[in-house]
Parts: sequence; C-alpha cells; structure tokens
Amino acid sequence: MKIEIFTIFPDMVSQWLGASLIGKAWRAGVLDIAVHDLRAGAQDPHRSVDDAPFGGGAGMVLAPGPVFAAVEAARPVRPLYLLGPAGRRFDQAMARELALSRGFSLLCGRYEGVDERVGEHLVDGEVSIGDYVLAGGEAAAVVIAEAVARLVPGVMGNQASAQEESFAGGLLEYPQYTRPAVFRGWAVPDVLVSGDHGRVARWRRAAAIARTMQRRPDLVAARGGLSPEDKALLAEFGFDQLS
Ligand code: JF5
Repeated sequence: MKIEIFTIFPDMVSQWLGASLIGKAWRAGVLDIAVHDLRAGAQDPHRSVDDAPFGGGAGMVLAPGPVFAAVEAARPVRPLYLLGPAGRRFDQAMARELALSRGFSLLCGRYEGVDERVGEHLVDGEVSIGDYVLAGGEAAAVVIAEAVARLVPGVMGNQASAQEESFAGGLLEYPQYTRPAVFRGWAVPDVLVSGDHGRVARWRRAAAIARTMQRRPDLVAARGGLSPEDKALLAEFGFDQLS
C-alpha cells in the first residue's frame, strides 16, 4: 500500500502520520508513505505557488504550474485525488475500498481555491471529508490517510478489526469500561464483571443497538429497522424501545 500526499506543508503532514502506530508501520515498511512539497515545483526565487484570481476577487489561487510540475516529477500512484468540499464524500466504505487497493495519492489545496485546470486535467477526482471549509487540504489528507492506513493488515495489530467489523455491521460501538469498577460513585454495568461471556456479548450487542437508535437513527433505518432479534436483545437488558 502506497499513499502519496502533495502539500505546501510537508513537515506538518509527515509529523502527523509519523506518530502513533501508523508511523511505526511506515518506518517498518508495512506501509509506504511519500509526502511531496508542492514548492519543489515552483520556479521563482520566492518559490511562490499562488497567484491572484483572474476576474478579480478576494484571496489567492493555487497556480497550476507548481502543482503540475510537482505531480509530473513524482509520478505518484494513481488515483490522485484533490481534496475539497466539492468532492465525493469520504466514508468508511471508501476507506475500505482504498485499503484493498495498491495505493492512492492526495493533493492538498490551499488559499481560496485551486486553478480549475488541476481538477480538469491532472487529478482523477475530488474527495471531501465533510460539508465545511478548511483553510487547506492537509487536515483532510491526514484524516483519509489515517482511516485507510489503520485498515491495512499489520498496521494496528488486531485493534482495527473488531471496530471495523462493528462499523461494517452498521452500528456504533458498544460502550467500553476499564478499572476502577466504581469511579466517583459511577459503577460499571454489573454484567461486565459477571464473568458470563455469553451474556457480556449479548449486552454489548444490545447496548450498540440502543446507542445507535438514540444517536444515529439514520444508521438503524439503513439496516432496515430493528429485527425481532434486536428487539428481544433490547428487552432482555431493559434498554428503551424507542422504535
Ligand atoms: C481546501 C481550497 C481545498 O476544505 C477542504 C475540505 C472540506 N471537506 N473536505 C475537504 O479542503 C481544503 C481549501 C481550500 C481547496
């Protein structure tokens, strides 16, 4: 798996991805990450990458010259995605799809926008992490790189698989607790310290369903609502049956 990122802040992106288990996997060669400086493709002494918009208006636009130069010099793994709010929405399904691939590349825009010829003639598509505007694509790039990298076998040990399976089932995670069993008077649910593993597993499933109904009813609806088994589990542990 190779992930390549084009940015005017290569140190920021490398620092982020170099930390934690993903950084460890990167150094171990489980993952190949390459961070490219967009300023490497700048021609002038000031290494500027932006210019004023044709037609006037506020702010600056990321110019096509340095971006084309940086990408053409690196010949990155395709697809190459431009990050921006107008793109296809990134979600766990896309993370899974990318994690199964040979790799992909991300281009971080900045300023008030990126020259349209980059979107039309250089990249393979645009990807968004949500309906808000960032100051630049770097935060979006590290979100995508991290969400994909943790799904690559060997990156997280076994930590990713359980949570990923849970999300694949269309439900939120069940609540987790650790010691102490009573903290400031708030006790852990009795079932978790009962030693009855079958009952623990059923409680966790019931709690995940109840939490998803309460916080993300859209996810429950997408699964086709509650099954008779789901309702029986909620009843077994006394969770509210809101629907
Ligand atoms: C960006 C010009 C791109 O703002 C974003 C973004 C929002 N959701 N996903 C990505 O990207 C940064 C800023 C300015 C183009």
